[in-house]
Amino acid sequence: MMATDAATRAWRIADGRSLDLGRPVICGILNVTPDSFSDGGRHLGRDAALSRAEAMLAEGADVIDVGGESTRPYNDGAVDARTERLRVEPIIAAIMARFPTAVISVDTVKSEVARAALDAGAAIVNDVSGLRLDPAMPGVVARAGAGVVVMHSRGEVRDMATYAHADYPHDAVVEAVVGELAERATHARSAGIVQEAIVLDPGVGFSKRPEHSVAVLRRLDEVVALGYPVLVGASRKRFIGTLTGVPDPLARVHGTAGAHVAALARGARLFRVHDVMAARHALDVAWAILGDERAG
Ligand code: HH2
Repeated sequence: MMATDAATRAWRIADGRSLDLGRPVICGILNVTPDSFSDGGRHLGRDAALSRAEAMLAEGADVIDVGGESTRPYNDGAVDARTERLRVEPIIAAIMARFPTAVISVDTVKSEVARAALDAGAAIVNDVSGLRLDPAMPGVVARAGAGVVVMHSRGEVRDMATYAHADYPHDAVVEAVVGELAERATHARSAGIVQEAIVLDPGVGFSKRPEHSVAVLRRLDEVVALGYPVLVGASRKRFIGTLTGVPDPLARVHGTAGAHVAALARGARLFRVHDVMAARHALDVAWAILGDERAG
């Protein structure tokens, strides 16, 4: 079942660049929301965002993932496109001015925000709706030649990180996630996004109870078998709190490292993380031992 497609060896992103997937790729999270549950808005503001980006690059981040809208459950701070754009655009422009070779992704479900971010220098669109919520999004990605993360979720932004849509008949969560991701990938390609630009993400914690998140990570090879590189966003998430008994997201760094290494062994090649150095060290050591089984 292991995919050996050449398309999973590199990720095509905007401006004719590509990211080598011959080693674990780390996407450091830079939230520029005033309401992020995980950083309490501490990185709001241009200077703070720049120093956070600089620190993450120094710690070994390959990509900086800039987000201006929180997916926190039933978040009252849901933002319109203009507000979100005004949050992310100047930060992306500032990072590109200071670190011209940086690779930036924009975490948004809105095509207007994605377009502005790509114009400001972002090379990747990270859409947690899997291109479901804004019909103009695939066209924006295709025209820019950008990379795209197609993540599995259900529902709207306000409830996609809840259990409102976590119904999986006969507990067939893996079958559902694989089927729905395959459908989203087909949709992306029919809109003109090339295969080499697409990365799939099972959406840990999105419309999934902790046991669902564990199940999709355990059988992640079935997502990998769809033939696209796979990104996992397990960092500090609730299922890690459930497994470790650690209620404080900031204290879940060790549990997160366990999730990263397990996901790597099951075929994940990209990791969206808060604690870049911990992830870099854990994944580099695990990679030296596990190697790339798919390379044969
Ligand atoms: N998780 C969150 C946000 N964006 N993108 C991808 N591709 N995969 C994920 O798993 C994912 C994501 C939510 O995590 P967090 O950053 O901790 O929360 P917030 O962005 O709401 O602050």
